Amino acid sequence: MQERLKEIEDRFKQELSEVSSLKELKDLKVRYLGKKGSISQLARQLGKIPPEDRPAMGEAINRLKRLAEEEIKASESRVKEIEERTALEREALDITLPGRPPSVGSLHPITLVMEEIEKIFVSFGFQVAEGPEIEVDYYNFEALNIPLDHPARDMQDTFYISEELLLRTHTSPVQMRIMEKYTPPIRIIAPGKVYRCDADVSHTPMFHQVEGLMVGDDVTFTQLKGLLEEFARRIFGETKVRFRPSFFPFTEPSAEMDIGCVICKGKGCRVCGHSGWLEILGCGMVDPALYRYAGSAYDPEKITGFAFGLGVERIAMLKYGINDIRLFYENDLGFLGQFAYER
Ligand code: 2NL
Repeated sequence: MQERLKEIEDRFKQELSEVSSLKELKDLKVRYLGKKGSISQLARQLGKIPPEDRPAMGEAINRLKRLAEEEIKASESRVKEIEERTALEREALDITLPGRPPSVGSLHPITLVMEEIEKIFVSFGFQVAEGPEIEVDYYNFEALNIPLDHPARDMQDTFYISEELLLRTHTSPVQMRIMEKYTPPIRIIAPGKVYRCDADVSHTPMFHQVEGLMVGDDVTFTQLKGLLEEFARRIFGETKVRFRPSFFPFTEPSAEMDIGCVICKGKGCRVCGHSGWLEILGCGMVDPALYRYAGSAYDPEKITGFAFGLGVERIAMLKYGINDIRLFYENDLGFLGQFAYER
């Protein structure tokens, strides 16, 4: 029996040193100290040995039992540590792996050009005004001196929502609303979406316009020319400009401004129709007839004003060398991604 005890003790120490998880430790405890465990079984055999040997043997078994209990208890923290370390190793992340770069996208070329135009006029002291895209006939046509029989009012050209409501065909109504609300002097631009019933290489049913309006004492055509010439140079770089007489229902006199062709530098090409010039905007002195709609603060005997309007898509096409306006609205990421994110 003495030998058996020694054997159990050695085997216990060996097995305990190999334990590497709390589960194994618990199983080990059951195998040695449980009801049917080796130490308990040994204690039950005490009756089979001579009575005079029993006290010493009982003492030895109890000592082994306490030793086993203490050593198991002492191993717990060691085994816990092993378990934590292996769990950490298993769940480890390779933080040296480079991340996937997030796709930040880019601004739409029309947004870029629109913001560039806004910045230039803001630097000239203009304020940015906005208004509804769904308009009433009064602000879109009537108050702008556009006669009832004008082709722009035709169903063929304008998206009507009802007898009275329509999608604005220019941003001029924004400026009429501002004149109605504020007294002169005013200096505003109205950028935004406009709608016309039209679709081909140079027309989309929705496009963007920036219009400008300055009204006050002694506002002159000369100021208008100087302002627009400086605008053209800031957008296109050093360039010649020229003004040609034109006609709009809301300005008198009216003019169109050309710049030297950005494609052929004035030599003549398909884009400029071999003239060497590109039309980039329309402008003029506000027709005094409009002030009747603006309110009593706008006395045509006392104040004057100028206005202008330009198509943003056209400017963007000339600036970036794009030959089909529809490219702006096909949402081809290869096309859209070419325009740098810059503000
Ligand atoms: C063009 C020409 C123009 C205006 C727009 C305007 C607005 C008010 C009063 C007078 Cl409220 N005029 N706008 C004036 C001249 C030309 O646009 O070719 N746009 C693309």
